[in-house]
Amino acid sequence: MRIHIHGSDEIRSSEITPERIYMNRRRFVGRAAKLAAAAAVSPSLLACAPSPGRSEELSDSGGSGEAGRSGAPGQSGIQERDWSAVRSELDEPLTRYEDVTTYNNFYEFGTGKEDPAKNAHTLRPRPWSIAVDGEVARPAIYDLEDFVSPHRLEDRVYRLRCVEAWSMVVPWRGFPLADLIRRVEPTGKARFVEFTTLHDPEQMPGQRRGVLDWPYVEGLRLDEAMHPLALLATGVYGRDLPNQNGAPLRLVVPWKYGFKSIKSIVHLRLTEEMPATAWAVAAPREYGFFANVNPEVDHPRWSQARERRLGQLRKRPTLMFNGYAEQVEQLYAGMDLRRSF
Ligand SMILES: Nc1nc2c(c(=O)[nH]1)N[C@H]1C(S)=C(S)[C@@H](COP(=O)(O)O)O[C@H]1N2
Ligand SMILES: [Mo]
Repeated sequence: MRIHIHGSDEIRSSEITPERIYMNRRRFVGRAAKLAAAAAVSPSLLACAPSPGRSEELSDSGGSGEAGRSGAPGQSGIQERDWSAVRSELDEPLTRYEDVTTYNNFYEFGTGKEDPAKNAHTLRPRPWSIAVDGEVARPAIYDLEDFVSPHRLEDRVYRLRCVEAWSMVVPWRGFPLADLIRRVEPTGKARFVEFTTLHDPEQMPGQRRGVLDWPYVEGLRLDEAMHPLALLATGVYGRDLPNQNGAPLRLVVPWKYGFKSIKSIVHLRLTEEMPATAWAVAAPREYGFFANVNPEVDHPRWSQARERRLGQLRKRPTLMFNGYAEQVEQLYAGMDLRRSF
């Protein structure tokens, strides 16, 4: 079998912060200032009034020495956005924009962490259409703009915990998945939501290799999908998603391992049956449908008790449900979290 097992060689190399991140830092700061200035005049940013004076908070790097410095102080845009106003109240520094956008998992563009940023320029995120069908009263095919425009975009800072034991803190921009689901009116039979990534080897050359059974598919139980923390993201750091982060539309489910947060979505289907999801099909012993972050249930080949936050050297304990237990644990009441991993 030619299955590339998730994380097989990433763990060791991810113990240390890549030198490149430090090497590129100075160059990035100059570029970020320009980007931030550009972002300040974009209409989508104006919709979420930035509040000056919070940058101190973001600059408090909490020992990381990295986060919160991805934009130049005094520029509106990345740095001065009032990220603290988001729903999730994380008292943690943000992972730098450069790390969020150059250290990625997106196997459609290669299996190395730096491959997506290098290769994803072949993806054309506009025009883009998204089909919503299955057990819904209002199936439809939307242009991206029509899909997104009825919703008010909000910025939310979430932890992202990859199953490979690294993590980030990311300010996403998007809208609750629940709002989209309500809009299409699920029938009484709907129990799950299946999500599918674009399948086009011309745009996604990694799909020419049998790493996974393409296209990438993910799924949630309907009640998980309706949870207010589940987000359909169109942006990060107040700007449109870069291709490598799943442009133009991706899922973000912060209490689950990162592989649930499927990128570059073209199809949502409401179903009666549990969807066959890409990683659970590829390696069912290692990846379950639920994939809730759980420090007590180890991956068969490594511990999930601790994680490395990008930009920080010391490992930290992994939190139950990635720190969102209070909000989501009732979804799993009575479930055996060891069996239903
Ligand atoms: N279509 C698709 N979606 C995907 C992946 C992928 O390979 N293909 N990788 C997943 C994994 S393993 C993680 S950790 C996150 C990473 O998101 P990021 O690169 O924006 O940090 O995307 C997830 N979504
Ligand atoms: Mo991941």
